[in-house]
Amino acid sequence: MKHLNYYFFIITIFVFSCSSVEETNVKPNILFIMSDDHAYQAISAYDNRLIQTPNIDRIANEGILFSNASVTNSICAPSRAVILTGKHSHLNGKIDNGKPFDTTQVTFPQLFQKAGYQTAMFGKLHFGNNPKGVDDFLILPGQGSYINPKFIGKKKDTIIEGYVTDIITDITLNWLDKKRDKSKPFMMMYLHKAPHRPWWPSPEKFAEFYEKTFPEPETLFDNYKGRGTAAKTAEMNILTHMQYMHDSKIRPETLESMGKVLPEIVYKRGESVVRPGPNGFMGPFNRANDDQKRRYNVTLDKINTDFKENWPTMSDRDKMKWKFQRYMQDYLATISSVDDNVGRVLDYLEKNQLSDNTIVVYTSDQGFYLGEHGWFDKRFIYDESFKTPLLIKWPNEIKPGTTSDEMVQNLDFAQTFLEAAMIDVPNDMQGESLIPLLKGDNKNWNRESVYYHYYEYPSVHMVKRHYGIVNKEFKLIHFYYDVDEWELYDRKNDPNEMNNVYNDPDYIEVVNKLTQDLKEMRIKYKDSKELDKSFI
Ligand code: SGN
Ligand code: CA
Repeated sequence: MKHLNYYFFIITIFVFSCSSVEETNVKPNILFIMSDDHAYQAISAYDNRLIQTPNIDRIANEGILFSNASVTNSICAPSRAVILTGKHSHLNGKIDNGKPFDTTQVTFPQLFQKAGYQTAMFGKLHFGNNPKGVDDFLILPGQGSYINPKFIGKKKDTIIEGYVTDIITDITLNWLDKKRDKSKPFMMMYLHKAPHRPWWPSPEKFAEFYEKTFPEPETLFDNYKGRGTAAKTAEMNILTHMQYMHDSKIRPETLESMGKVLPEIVYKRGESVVRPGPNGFMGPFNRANDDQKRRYNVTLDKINTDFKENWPTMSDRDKMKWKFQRYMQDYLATISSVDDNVGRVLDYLEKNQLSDNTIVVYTSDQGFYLGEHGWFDKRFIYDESFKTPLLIKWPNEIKPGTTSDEMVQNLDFAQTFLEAAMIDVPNDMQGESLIPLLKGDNKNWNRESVYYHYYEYPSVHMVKRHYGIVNKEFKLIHFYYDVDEWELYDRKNDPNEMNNVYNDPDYIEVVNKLTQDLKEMRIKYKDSKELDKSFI
């Protein structure tokens, strides 16, 4: 009998330890890192001409890099709604930044929470003040502030002194360290505000990056000749639409002291170059305390002196070059902080033995123009804004150093995470799980093309509404709202997308096939409403 008891005891211990090993090993943690407007051209794993991002690159080195990842609608809040719901904009209803998000619909964090995960969200969500499905959150109201930002919390709102990228990371690390329930797997959304406009760096990075000069893209002086009306009328040209104060950090006193020397640039939608932003001169700077202002002023003095001395004698070409450098210095400086902070989080996972069982994803809510076609901002289906960075590591599942050029989208994230966590996927989600690609099982992936639809027009930057279909070789676009224009780009032979070949007889077969595919795709994704003004 004694022996029997002993064996029973041993068996019980064995069964118990197996199931607890299973619990912790089988259900992976998810760490979803997303930055706002982070162009893939500004991640050295994609392109090392502009900046080195050793920490973000670690994710690619230890996992997979997707070179053809894209969004379904290249704008902030709609992209986030697609990610949360796994549905295209026309079905989740968040077609533009202005429309409210319907919070009665199911989002993937809710499914994780229900399945026993501990869930959290820190940083920029962009909409709402009470995200569902997260046990803990501190989110920026709307776009949030770079300096001394306010956060909306579950219990109370709070203002935290410091630089936003560091603060979001501090909150994230504090949660992992002090609030994590070690008996549960976690699903954490760590969401940076940077590098969103007006690209406001920390004082140290501001000083460091001001000393640097960056290579110009081939198409900085694009005159939009081979494109249609939409490219010609968009208001996102660095020379003509970037604002001196808000973007280039020129003080109003400097502008005033230069009198009429400045060309007056007035946005069609009413933004004037000499009009202070909603927070007066340079919104983020106005939030700074005296010590922060003193540190910023060291670099601001240099910028303003240079501008005052050199701007009046510059040609338009030189002005474009000058503004491009100012833009890159600040944009990339904010990314350098993101990279440092991603490194802090990856280090934490490693030091706490969490790395092996955590899926780490790095992405952006869309791509961004870094001077390509003379532009900043996003919205277009053209590559720099349509594509988004996507790097994923999952030790023991993804082979380190893998790359994939498959046509994957932000639409696929929810299903991927749910499948990885072995949670049932709702039937009405419209993406596909990326798990086969992560595990190198490419035969079980057969998507050839993806669908895109952008709506926010007329609005800031004036990018016309359009939809389209993209595969590895071609991109067919229809601008349908106040024009009726089609464009076709040969992605392999014209990677900069300079020549619309829609009317070129050599491409007639491609046009016919893609037009048909696009029609079928609109039906498949249930985006079959009339494309006219009543649609919105
Ligand atoms: C602000 C920016 C725009 C930007 C939109 C949307 N202007 O309006 O440049 O396109 O946000 O960005 S700013 O003067 O306020 O900086 S999004 O990422 O939220 O979609
Ligand atoms: Ca964005």
